[in-house]
Amino acid sequence: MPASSSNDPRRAGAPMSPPSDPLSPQVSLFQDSAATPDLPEGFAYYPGYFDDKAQHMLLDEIRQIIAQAPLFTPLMPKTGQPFSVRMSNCGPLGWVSDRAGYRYQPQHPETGSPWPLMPDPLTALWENVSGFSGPAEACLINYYADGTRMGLHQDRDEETFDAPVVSVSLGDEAVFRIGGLKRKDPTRSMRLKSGDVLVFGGPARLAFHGIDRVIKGSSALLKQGGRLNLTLRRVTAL
Ligand code: MD3
Ligand code: FE
Repeated sequence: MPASSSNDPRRAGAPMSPPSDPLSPQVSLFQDSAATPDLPEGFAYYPGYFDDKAQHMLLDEIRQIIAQAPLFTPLMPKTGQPFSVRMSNCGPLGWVSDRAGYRYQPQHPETGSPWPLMPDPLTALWENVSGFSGPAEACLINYYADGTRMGLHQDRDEETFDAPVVSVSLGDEAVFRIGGLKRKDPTRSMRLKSGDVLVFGGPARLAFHGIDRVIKGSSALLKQGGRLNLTLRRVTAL
């Protein structure tokens, strides 16, 4: 597959910097790129965007957020079956799910308090990699204890898909799976490490994706183990 194939993250619309800059997106995403299918365009990967010091600083901000807005267990709409991933949010809006459905709302579903403010490192990240003119409105915080998975899904609860979703991984490595715009499209997987950032814009914004598994003991960042994923989102149209 040529270096300029359709999954080239340089097409993502994120600001570019020289290839030697550690904060520029990487071109080769997958070890098995010769044998695996193309992905929708608009996908960018910044391995190690946050170094060890920056990860600890960001983690400290997330700990303070979770102290104010405790992790809750979302329920599947209609069935009420619990998710295995626990969640919280920061920013003006947060994603919640219960028997009534999926939605964004300004308050924590259990405490009724407004979500904590978006911390500065996440505001800066959005400005640096989203390529979008307005601020992120929601940061969904997912916590994966050992053994937790997230099935293949699309993110389409937002009112607009004009802005990308920006994801940050912290803690144990995860096997991330991404496919196409249809559930049955071929998928490929990649390891997400602590400090990695992914940007899903353009057609990739509606790609199916999920987490197959978390690799226990693969990072020392979280003392209790497991993995945190932060996703920065625009919910309303600008
Ligand atoms: C591709 N989170 O919060 S992050 C989610 O690791 C979610 O917690 C996973 O899927 C996690 O909805 C995957 C990567 C990710 C996040 C959002 C996306 C990929 C995406 C939205 C659109 C396309
Ligand atoms: Fe998702």
